[in-house]
Amino acid sequence: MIETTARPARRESAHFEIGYTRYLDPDGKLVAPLPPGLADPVRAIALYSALVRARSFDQKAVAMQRTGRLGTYASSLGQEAVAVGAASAMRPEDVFVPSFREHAGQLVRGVTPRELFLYWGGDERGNDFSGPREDLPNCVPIGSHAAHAAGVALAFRLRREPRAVVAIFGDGATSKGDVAEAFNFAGVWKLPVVFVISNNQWAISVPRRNQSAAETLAQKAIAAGIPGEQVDGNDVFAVHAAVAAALERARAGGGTSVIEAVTYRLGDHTTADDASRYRNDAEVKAHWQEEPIKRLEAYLVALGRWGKDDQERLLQETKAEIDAASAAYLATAPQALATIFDFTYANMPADLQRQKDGALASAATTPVKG
Ligand SMILES: Cc1ncc(C[n+]2csc(CCOP(=O)(O)OP(=O)(O)O)c2C)c(N)n1
Ligand SMILES: [Mg+2]
Repeated sequence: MIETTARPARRESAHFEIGYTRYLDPDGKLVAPLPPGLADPVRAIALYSALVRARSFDQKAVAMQRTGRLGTYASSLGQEAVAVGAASAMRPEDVFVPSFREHAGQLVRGVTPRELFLYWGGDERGNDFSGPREDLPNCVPIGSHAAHAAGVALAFRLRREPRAVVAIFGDGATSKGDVAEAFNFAGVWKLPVVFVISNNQWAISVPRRNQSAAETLAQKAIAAGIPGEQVDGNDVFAVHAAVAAALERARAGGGTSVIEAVTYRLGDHTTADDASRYRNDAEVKAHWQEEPIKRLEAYLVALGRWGKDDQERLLQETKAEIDAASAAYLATAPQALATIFDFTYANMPADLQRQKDGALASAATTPVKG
């Protein structure tokens, strides 16, 4: 018998590491020098104003839902910096592909608060953005828009247009096949798309630890041959810088990126949810110490660029804008009933025509509640 202690020859086939970037800590102190552009206080004030505007919109929208004037609503409380950081890094001609919790970014892109109210009030005209005409509408099916984003990026490639796509979806969405397929396809074809995972630690009541056994969600990119990294999602500078760099790479033909923005959902999943049934107050309270607005305000105050008067003025202006938008939404007449039927087919099938006739006849005899 031959005895041997030799092992089969083994070498490392692949190696990866996932970085984590933060510039601004929860106390508002810089822990790394800011990239050029972001060091300009005027820029920081613009980002701060966008965060505050988004939070004001969320507050108003929740209040409107609670008083029966809006449908079920998904607040972005606590994670505003993800969408603001990403959208503010884009060029106007790029395309933003949001899920349903990205209004902070949609507002930066030029979607109006009135349009957002319309959408959440159940009126599809709210998805017909007057500003960013080619941004995709809100996407409620989890993760399906990741594939749409890859498709838009493929179109840019085929048309040789120097544009790029930013798609945002949640931690829960990364468990969907759609997202894995989108990563894979975009990786193979080096498509100009930046996938931002807004990891708010929860998918309704499913905590991050039950979502995936992977140490990070960013590393899901590695299997698709795409660089993946984590950033502090409550640091608007970190999100902005990472997305800006990824967009630059995408435009230069360098392909796709995945950025996992680590944040926390401070509110309920939607107004139809009660998160106190599945997570404890102490956890939420601890995360309030890390939220994105307080730290940026502390930074600006320490710079000597922000004071009580500035804050007062910003809050007043924002409130006036949001209140006016909600009034305009409430004053918008509903669309004609026939429009439910009119836009799916070029030639309406007979059964749909029958439904339409029936609906119109019944509406003519039933008073509609205004
Ligand atoms: C395809 C699909 N399955 C299930 C749902 C129901 N649903 C709505 S939100 C949600 C959780 C999403 O979690 P995550 O991706 O982390 O996004 P978040 O809500 O935290 O922003 C689920 C399962 C859905 N909208 N679409
Ligand atoms: Mg989530």
